[in-house]
Amino acid sequence: MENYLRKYFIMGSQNCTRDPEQILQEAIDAGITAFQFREKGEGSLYGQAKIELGKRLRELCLKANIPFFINDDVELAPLLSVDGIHVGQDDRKIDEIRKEFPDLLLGLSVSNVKELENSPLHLVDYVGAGPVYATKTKDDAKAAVGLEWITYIRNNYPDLPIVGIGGIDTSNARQVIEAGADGVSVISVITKSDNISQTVQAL
Ligand code: TZP
Ligand code: MG
Repeated sequence: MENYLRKYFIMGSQNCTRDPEQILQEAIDAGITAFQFREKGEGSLYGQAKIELGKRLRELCLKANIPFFINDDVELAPLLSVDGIHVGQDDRKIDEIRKEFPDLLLGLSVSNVKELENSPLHLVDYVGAGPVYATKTKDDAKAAVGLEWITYIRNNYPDLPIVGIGGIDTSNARQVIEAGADGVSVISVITKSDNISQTVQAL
């Protein structure tokens, strides 16, 4: 059981309609167990602005002792002194990243059996499995794979840490855990919440 996966918050400024630092701080205060900086897609920041926001968010996690992950952008890992890196199937290859960063946590997205079987799972610390439910947050999200995908991975890889992703909210998080996930990763249910404290507690 990997406890840092239990309530794994993912966010970039493009997900926010108010100050990202404020949202992250409220989520931290409410009990998230990990954070991923995912500055990506329409309206996201680039270059120096991205780095500066990353540093501010990183600082909040450092103070609260919450693992900070960077999404995709492996080059930013040293600059932000990250605890971990999360990549998808089309990003830098896991074996390369593992060689360059032997001590960081590494997460990999897997959406189907082929991806799972072709991945060097012995080099990753967890897999992100989904989208479990339909999501509007990611433009190019694959079709929802359902709780069955979580159950499949759990049954076939009993020791592999799994975090569910995609369309997870306070009404369905429990089912994702019951299906075999160590935790849930969420974007919009937190960034759009009117009461982050209540939302995080209910996840
Ligand atoms: N990868 C698969 S679904 C997804 C990502 C990044 C978006 C999840 O966002 P939400 O708002 O929690 O559905
Ligand atoms: Mg990616």
